[in-house]
Amino acid sequence: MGNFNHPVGNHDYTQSTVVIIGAGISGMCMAIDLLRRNHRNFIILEKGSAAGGTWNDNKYPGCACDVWSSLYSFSFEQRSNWTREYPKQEEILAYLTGIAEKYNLYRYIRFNSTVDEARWDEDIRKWKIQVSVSGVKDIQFQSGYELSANILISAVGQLNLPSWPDLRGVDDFTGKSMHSARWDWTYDFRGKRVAIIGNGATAVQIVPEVAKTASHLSVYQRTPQWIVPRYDMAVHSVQQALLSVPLVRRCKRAAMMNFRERSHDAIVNPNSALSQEIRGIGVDLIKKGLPDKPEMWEILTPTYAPGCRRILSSDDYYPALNEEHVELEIREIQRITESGIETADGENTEFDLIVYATGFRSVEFLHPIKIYGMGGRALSTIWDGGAAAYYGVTVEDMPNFGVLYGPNTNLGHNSIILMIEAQSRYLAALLEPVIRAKANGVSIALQPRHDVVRDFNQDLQTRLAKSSFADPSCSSWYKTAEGRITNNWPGTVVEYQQGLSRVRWADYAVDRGGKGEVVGQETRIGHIEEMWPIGKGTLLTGLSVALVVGGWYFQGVRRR
Ligand code: NA7
Repeated sequence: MGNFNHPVGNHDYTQSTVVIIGAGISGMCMAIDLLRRNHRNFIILEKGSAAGGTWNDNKYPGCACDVWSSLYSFSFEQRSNWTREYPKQEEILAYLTGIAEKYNLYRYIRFNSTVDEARWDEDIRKWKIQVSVSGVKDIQFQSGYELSANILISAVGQLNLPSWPDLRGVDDFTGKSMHSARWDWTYDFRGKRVAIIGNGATAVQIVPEVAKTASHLSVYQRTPQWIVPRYDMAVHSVQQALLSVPLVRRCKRAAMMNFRERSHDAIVNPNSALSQEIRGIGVDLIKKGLPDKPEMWEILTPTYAPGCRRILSSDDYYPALNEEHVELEIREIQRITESGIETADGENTEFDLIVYATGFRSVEFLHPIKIYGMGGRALSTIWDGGAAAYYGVTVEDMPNFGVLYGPNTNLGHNSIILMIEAQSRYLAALLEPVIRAKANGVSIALQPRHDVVRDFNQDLQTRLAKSSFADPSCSSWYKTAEGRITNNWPGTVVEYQQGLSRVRWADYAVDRGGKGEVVGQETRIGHIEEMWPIGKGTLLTGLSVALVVGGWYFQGVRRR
């Protein structure tokens, strides 16, 4: 953990051993792993003015996580006092800023600092990073500067840059427009005519909230989504008290982990029994939620395999669509007009507010940062046919460069934090020799071997080609326009954690410039054991079921 007495040292303002881009979950996790190893010479550059990453960006009405709070939290910072099974944005952001405070991360973060470019300097074996400064006061010091570092780590994530649709006339609209990831809470949507473009994970959370007070709401759907019940509920104070016992808390997390890992087949294997089951559950939910609008049942039922897109969970989306003043619009949008939205049949519908719940530029990893590695090779060139990396964390020709939540590490079935922790532990171990050498005045360069990255990705793509993600009848933010799946991991979390549980030094080319330490054959890191083997698990699952049942019981008691 950070030491308050250790001064940051302003004279080192333009150099650091490690530079991390982004102060979200990944950046914070990486920083904590460095601190655990007693490395304090790092800087986190954050283009925004607050920590929390995506949970600071997405503040739209109804914003919440679709993974249980007990799993959507660091293994080393579990909480007993989550107020809901599915945490809302405010609570997650408070959790994350609490962690930033606890680990003294603020002293390492430079806010309003955007990385424009990073270039590997082969002569000195360092990264030269160009940083732009924003913020009225900050730019009075300097508007930009160059920072040199031995190691560069991207923690910008996959869902960072909002995607605005390529629709004609977006700027012509004279009413209020906003992207879901840039919600303007100064605008009062009560009593207004609202359009929401999109029906993804974000839109299904916004729609029920906006429907409560808008005078009219139109939801523009291009492609239907598989939605399953959410069963969200408050965590009763009795449960919270029980969960303050570490063993009980661990049991609950393990039971949830078991459940999520077992659901992997449902989202990845289109022919599995679980996949069929999801279809049935999804169709039932539509019929139950829209009893008054049976004409919409078919329109809302996808034809592609569940899991090809993220399976959504909601208890209130369909009931909101069932309301009189809410309309599901499936006519194609032709253009945005001055007063509203014109559909392909030429009809213009007027609105006061248009919400673009149109997602993120997910396949353009790291965009718009320009990164140049060995021989001036651009990352954008290496990733020309689609982003790819070794276990999503290291890239050929990019020495001393790490990526968190990088290519092919996204999940459809479990908590991404589990993956991020594995990545951060791995990168901390991998880059340890670079940091140690630097302390001795030696710069070493380390990058994955070309053949290792190539073979790894060939295997990965072979597996992905058979998965639900590859269903050609659906497009998604998991794949490029050409259909290459660049975002998702095909396996379970445990499989991934095991893959990153050791550094095989033979996978890397190490350039020590004739000096430095020999790193050895293999460094064992191990991985966080979240799941129990079934024998022990029976007891633990029993305990956890008791907890959940207890929770339901107390919910009932409270409702009564
Ligand atoms: P998504 O899941 O990428 O959804 C974006 C939605 O916007 C989706 O319904 C799109 O329709 C729709 N869209 C995008 N462009 C257009 C245009 N031009 N016209 C009409 N509709 C359009 O983003 P979310 O923010 O909901 O969720 C992203 C992830 O964040 C989510 O999976 C969670 O992991 C958290 P389409 O389906 O492409 O036909």
